[in-house]
Amino acid sequence: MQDNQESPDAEQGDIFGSNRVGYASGPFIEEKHRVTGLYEELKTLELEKHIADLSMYGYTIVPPEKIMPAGYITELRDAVLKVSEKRSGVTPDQETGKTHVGSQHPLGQFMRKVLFEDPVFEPLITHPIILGLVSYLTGYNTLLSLSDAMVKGPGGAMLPIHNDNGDKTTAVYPDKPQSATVNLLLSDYEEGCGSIAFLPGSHNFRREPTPAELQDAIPEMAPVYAPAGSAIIWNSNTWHMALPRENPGLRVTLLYLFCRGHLQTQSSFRDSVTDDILARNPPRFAQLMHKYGVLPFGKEDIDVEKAKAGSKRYSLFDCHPLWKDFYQLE
Ligand SMILES: O=C(O)CCC(=O)C(=O)O
Ligand SMILES: [Fe+2]
Repeated sequence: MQDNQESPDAEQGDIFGSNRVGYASGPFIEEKHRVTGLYEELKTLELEKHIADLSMYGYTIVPPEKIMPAGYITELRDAVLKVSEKRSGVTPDQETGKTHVGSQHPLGQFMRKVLFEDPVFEPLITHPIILGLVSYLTGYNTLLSLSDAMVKGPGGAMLPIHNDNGDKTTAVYPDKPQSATVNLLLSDYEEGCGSIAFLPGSHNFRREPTPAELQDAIPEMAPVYAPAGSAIIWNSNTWHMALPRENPGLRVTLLYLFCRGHLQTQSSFRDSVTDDILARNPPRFAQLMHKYGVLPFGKEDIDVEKAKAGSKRYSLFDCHPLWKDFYQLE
């Protein structure tokens, strides 16, 4: 399904929406798209349980068999390890993890903006399930804010309890999540692996943990144990932490953050995405890169054509061919 609806303000000469029928406010159009377009597709993908998890726990774990073919998990892990070697000059030791022992950084070797380092990462940006659940959390006009990778070895620091909202000064966050986070596991998460752990239901607090909670809530945190290829998706308000790794070997993870379309992204993708990359990906890829963002203004007012291209709505199934094969969409 491709409804190709345009969101408010996209009509040429109708920046303020004055030509719309009286009830068609911006939120009306957004909600209508959610219930008639997005929700139907989420149901086709059998994601009801994951929507319930996001509502109740603030996070959900989608198993590998629902996410990707086994061979692709290996390709992604190899690609992350190649980036690791390129950026550090050291060949990662997957067996013992001795190349990554005792990292001072609580995420291990933390690599920013890996998306354009290998084309193998590109299909994930329009993955129907990942993008579907992210859009459920942060709206159709969500933007890719981070595309990072982590390689964590034995020892090292604990990652303290935090949320990923990024707002350190507002007392109470808005009721809708402003961002959504995804961790795609490229190694098995099991006891001793240095896994992520969540406080179920903490998305409802909509605030930073207090200094006392940083310590006292630790026993309440629920670790995630799940096989390589699983995707953990969460409302960025959900409190989480990561334990130090005790086992030998390496924990390998891709990390994505998506923010609502009115926010500033943490990495800039529109500056570095090339025309070739845009041409080989579906149209929503360019929207997620913020290619049609009309801000910041110079001396010119809003570029209506750009806004129009940016507000076209595409189906989740208008995705990378890899997923069309995997979900037998054609
Ligand atoms: O290292 C981890 O498991 C946690 C990463 C994290 O905090 C995040 O992806 O937001
Ligand atoms: Fe985090």
